[in-house]
Amino acid sequence: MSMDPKLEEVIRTHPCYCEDAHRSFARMHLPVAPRCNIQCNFCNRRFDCCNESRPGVTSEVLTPEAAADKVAYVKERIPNLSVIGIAGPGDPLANEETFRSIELVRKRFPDLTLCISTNGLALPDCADRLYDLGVRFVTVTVNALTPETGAEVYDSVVFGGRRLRGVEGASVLLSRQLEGIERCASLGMAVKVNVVMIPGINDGEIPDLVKKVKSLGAYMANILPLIPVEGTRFADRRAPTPQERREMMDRCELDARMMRHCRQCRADAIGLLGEDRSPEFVHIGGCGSGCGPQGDAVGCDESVVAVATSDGRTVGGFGNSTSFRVYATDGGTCRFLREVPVDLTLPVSGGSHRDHIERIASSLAGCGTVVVSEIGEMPSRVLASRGVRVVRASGDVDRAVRDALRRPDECIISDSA
Ligand code: CLF
Ligand code: SF4
Repeated sequence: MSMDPKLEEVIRTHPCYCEDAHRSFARMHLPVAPRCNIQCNFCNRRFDCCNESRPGVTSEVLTPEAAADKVAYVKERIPNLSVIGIAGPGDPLANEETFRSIELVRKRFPDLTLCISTNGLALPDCADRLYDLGVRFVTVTVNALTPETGAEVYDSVVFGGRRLRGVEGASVLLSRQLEGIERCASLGMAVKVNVVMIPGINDGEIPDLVKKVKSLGAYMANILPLIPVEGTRFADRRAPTPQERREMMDRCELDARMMRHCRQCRADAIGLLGEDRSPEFVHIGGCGSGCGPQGDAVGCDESVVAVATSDGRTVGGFGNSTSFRVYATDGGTCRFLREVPVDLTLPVSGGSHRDHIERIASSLAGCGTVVVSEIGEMPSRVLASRGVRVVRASGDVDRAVRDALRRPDECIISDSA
């Protein structure tokens, strides 16, 4: 299916898809999606998603209801607001809250355009659902055209209950990204492909990558510079120079429409591109996640570790501990962030057992690693599907936290299980 002519009209009011529109129309990002299903080597998830943001701690994570209330508040004060985007701080499609937020916003503000940015892993499963919810703008960040290059860009990909690394993970991600782009384009959605340019790693294949996504129906491409972020594997890599990036865009422009006015916005950006007004609106609508103003642990970062315990000192089992203690650690030091109590009086068997486990998993939003002395197969699967590593340990809680980053995952589950 080709693009709906009505969509061409809407594009004229989308600040990212239309360069002329970015000076007169504003966008608002809803930070409702803290979890991610992959780990990029340039991303520290305590910061905003590098696909669609500049580094900086996101101010808050909102519940869908709080996000919709905040839209009402912002819309009154920024009348040229035209687009509601969901771009993190994790991957929108790895968070059910994304879909609920879209539903609420569409119902209350049918005149606003809905926009999503994703790494694409879950896109083949979600494209039709997004379309049915009224989303017509989808950005997919694709940073490699070959699994070999992907293996250098991505640390891991969680798919089918397994954490896949290296070429295996990258190849699953790539094929899902391409399938998702093709499906969205065939539905008549305007697909933009973002590429993070990483000199020495993926710059050699960017022109072919752009050609490929264009052949699948992508509307435009956007080449962003790598932002080296502290604490990531790419912290010491260099960003492309402005001239290198410009030359790359000039080269790719022969094959596809290029976006040249991207501002690499935060996951909670509000306002015109390049004129972020989000600080004016922090905490409007309320923070549904319980995160503090500095946004501790709002992402899904492996270094944010939750340890199951009943006495606060020794590591306990996942399903029978009375609380989780949450820490930030770099492997040497660890800082206590919060305690998450577990209500063991709720039913824990039969059909409701899964609900109980899902509730615990939700209460650990933002934690990328969970340390337990024991865990069943179903809870392992629930955590793996949320992109959370499970590490098995016993004894002292503090020592287990410090060791957590060095220990192997326990969340590898066979597909047939
Ligand atoms: Fe947001 Fe992205 Fe939609 Fe725009 S941002 S979800 S397409 S409404 Fe725009 Fe920001 Fe660049 Fe993204 S300037 S980072 S391209
Ligand atoms: Fe980070 Fe996930 Fe975004 Fe990659 S896709 S930059 S790991 S939040």
